[in-house]
Amino acid sequence: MSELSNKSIVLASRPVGEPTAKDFRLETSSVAPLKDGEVLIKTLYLSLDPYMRGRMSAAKSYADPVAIGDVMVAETAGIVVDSRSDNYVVGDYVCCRAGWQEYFVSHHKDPMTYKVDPGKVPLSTYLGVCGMPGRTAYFGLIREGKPVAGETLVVSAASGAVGSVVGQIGKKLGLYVVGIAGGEKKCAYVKDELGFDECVDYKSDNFGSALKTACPNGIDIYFESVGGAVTEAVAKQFNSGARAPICGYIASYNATDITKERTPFHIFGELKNPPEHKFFLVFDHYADFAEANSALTEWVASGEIKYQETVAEGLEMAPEYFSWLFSGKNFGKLVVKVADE
Ligand code: NAP
Ligand code: FER
Repeated sequence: MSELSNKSIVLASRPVGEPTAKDFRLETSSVAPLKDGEVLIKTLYLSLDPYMRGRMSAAKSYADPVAIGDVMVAETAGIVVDSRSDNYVVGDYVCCRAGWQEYFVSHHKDPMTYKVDPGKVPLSTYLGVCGMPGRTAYFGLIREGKPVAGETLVVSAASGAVGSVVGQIGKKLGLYVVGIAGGEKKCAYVKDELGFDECVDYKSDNFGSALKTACPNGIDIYFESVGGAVTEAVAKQFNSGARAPICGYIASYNATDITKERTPFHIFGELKNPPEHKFFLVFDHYADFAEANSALTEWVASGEIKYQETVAEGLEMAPEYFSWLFSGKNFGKLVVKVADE
């Protein structure tokens, strides 16, 4: 294969508050010829996820920050276009951690590169409902939330990649499920299409009382994804013995100093009778990923679990699309279509 040109988006500076265009830079490089054991993957879909905001900051967390000048991290779904490995042939579809770029050279021993089958479910869903966010919902609800049929489950960011799956699994497990989402359109989708029992608009003036009305028996499980005012309202309605798995708190991710934010840990910790709460990572359940993958793909293929995607076009615009996660302009899983399938 002749040398290919590769466009990538690198982190140019560490954002203060909301990331802006100047924090990123588009670069063009050429792809070096493959060595033995290497596989060249063309990115078709790029996943944009809230955790990437953390990786733009210098603070070390469960993962290292992206270095200034390095390609922004991301999971991608793509196609093998060249291979010097017996494990992959041209035309194989894979998920890998290519980052925000058009081409990625993987090694056949990289555990983060694995084959997927777009004949079972659409390729892009391996980044959403059948991928990392779906697995987060699966383990976060089942293992961390410890649901019991008949209990009340409240799900924040309910129309999104993780929340939409949490609520639908909750219904399968016999829970009474109340979503929280921004705006009438998202709430109607959550209730009418996804089958939650209720969905409350946190942007409406009467949010606190509407949440109370929607949860006549109090709250047994709160799946936390947002923090802020939403969490303050939820915290008033916990039953004794409640669980609140903390998946994330996106309302704080763009703070100029996240260490000064009032987080769900503060809010729950102040309660007289706090719910059992801890932060969990989907990766904590890595050993059981195959279980979640097969359940999720089966449910999506059979139509038992529904999903919504916002497919934005063009790698160059990824920084702008990323901001949608924080304004709620995405509706369901946000992916960037980088090239035609
Ligand atoms: P998503 O829900 O698809 O998109 C983010 C949504 O968050 C937005 O659409 C918006 O929905 C809502 N939002 C943004 N700012 C908000 C604010 N200030 N207050 C209330 N809602 C706000 O994203 P996702 O990929 O499913 O991720 C959801 C959460 O799960 C994030 O906190 C993420 O960090 C976390 N997560 C954790 C793990 C883990 O292993 N712990 C793994 C994956 C994801 P509205 O329009 O409804 O406001
Ligand atoms: C992972 C663990 C956690 C991962 C993403 C997350 C891409 C997201 C965490 C968050 O949003 O806080 O292995 O893989």
